[in-house]
Amino acid sequence: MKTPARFVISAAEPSQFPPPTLPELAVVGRSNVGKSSLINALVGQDGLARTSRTPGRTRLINWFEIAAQPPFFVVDLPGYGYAEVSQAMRESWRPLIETYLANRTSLAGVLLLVDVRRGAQDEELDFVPWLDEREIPVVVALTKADKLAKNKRMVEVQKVRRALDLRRDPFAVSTLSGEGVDPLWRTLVGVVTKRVAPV
Ligand SMILES: Nc1nc2c(ncn2[C@@H]2O[C@H](COP(=O)(O)OP(=O)(O)OP(=O)(O)O)[C@@H](O)[C@H]2O)c(=O)[nH]1
Ligand SMILES: [Mg+2]
Repeated sequence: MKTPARFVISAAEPSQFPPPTLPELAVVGRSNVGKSSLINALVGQDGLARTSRTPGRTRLINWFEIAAQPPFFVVDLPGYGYAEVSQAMRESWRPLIETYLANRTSLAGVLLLVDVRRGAQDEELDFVPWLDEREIPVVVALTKADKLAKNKRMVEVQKVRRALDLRRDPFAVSTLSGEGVDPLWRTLVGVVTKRVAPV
């Protein structure tokens, strides 16, 4: 499935955020979990969001305009939890991300990504209740599903569902095989355009 999409702007601080003219979906997760790759797969455009083998590639907040009907923004947030960046760099990320998530009036939902092989860790266990308190709808997807055999993957899906106390199974997706990408995209479009209840 291909959806026309274009890069809008990168921001290192709130004064650079674009005006909140469209509803938006923020993609959040540990560094290297596959956020940028999945954004490309969801819209069917390789190279839209920059990906890398090196964790910590996305250091700015990047906005993409999705020309769906109705249109919305997808926001690629810098990954958290990458140990090898400097302490100062790590400390600058959290306030940037939290400021964005807590204050962005046009935020329609969050796509939280978790590596299928790592499962939910402290950051995710903290983050889901933090979003709940602010009534920000969250959709959870397990990335790199191709790295686990199907039976093991199903066990992980249930583990993450229980750990994060989700109302439905998290999606399992792979940008290599394409598995799960279209159903996830349909759900996200529904959440962002308020056509379906959050999960
Ligand atoms: N096997 C496999 N590898 C993947 C998948 N998705 C992403 N990757 C790889 O994981 C690495 C990181 O992908 P990115 O999309 O750059 O991850 P990111 O979360 O945007 O990383 P940061 O911007 O550094 O936070 C790259 O080497 C990708 O090729 C997947 O579904 N399967
Ligand atoms: Mg990235």
